[in-house]
Amino acid sequence: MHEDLLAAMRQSIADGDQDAATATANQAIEVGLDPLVAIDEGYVPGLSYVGSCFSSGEMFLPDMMLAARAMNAAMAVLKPELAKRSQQRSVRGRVVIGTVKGDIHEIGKNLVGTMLSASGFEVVDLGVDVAPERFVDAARENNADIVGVSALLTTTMTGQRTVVESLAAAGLRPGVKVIVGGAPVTRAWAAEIGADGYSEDAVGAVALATKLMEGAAGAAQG
Ligand code: B1M
Repeated sequence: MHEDLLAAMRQSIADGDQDAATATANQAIEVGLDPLVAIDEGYVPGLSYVGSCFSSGEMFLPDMMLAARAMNAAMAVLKPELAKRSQQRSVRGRVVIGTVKGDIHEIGKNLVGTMLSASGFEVVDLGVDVAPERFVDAARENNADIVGVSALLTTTMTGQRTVVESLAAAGLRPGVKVIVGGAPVTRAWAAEIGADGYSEDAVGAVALATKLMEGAAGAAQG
């Protein structure tokens, strides 16, 4: 139904065109397109396209940077819209989230954080290139229920294991749950490093966090 608009969204990211990304996001709101559909079927496929062109040598680092900037421009328009649509009022849990040390990819992590807060979680976003001790300090200071750790590189995903180990060494496990995600991350990896859960996307991360909070409530009652 909105195929032309979704195609224009994909193109805005492929072109790294910030103005077109902002304009198409505003158009989505005007025509009543669900912001999640805009993200999932418009902008994210645009980023995947840029990623595959980078792999095959047809695009270069500056192209990825422009694409990321365009994505962030679209998100700046869509984020308040996602928050507005949120039905939840009561706080469902506190989540500290960040991208592991050595890794500066933030779009997926931001999406997960946005979806969690739109779904009623209180989210403390530590940003990118986050050292394990910062995850530990923030979990303690914010009395976190869940720590979310994102990693986009095969070379940095080992940092997720370090975060799990650091939280345990600080005596915060198993009280503080750990969820992990990011393109190279798998369910098997999450199990191997002793994380409490893995999700392949932002919607799944909300379902996972909700399930973990229900489990914690059940354990507290029982
Ligand atoms: Co880079 N990059 N990048 N990059 N980049 C990838 C990841 C890559 C796959 C591209 C490729 O080669 N095809 C490749 C990684 C290869 C690998 O390790 N297997 C790569 C590389 C190699 C690099 C550099 C090393 C390039 C270089 O310098 N030579 C460099 C590393 C820098 C560093 O971090 N130290 C680099 C740099 C960059 C930019 C800075 C230019 C830019 C990031 C800008 C920014 O974020 N502000 C960038 C981008 C944009 C990408 C691609 C094109 C897009 C990533 C993205 O935002 N995807 C990416 C290719 C690709 O993924 N197709 C690529 C969209 C986003 C919505 O998806 O992040 O997967 P994603 O998040 C999803 C899920 O994974 C999940 O939910 C999200 C929403 O659905 N999820 C979670 C994510 N975190 C989660 C946490 C959870 C749960 C779910 O719980 C806590």
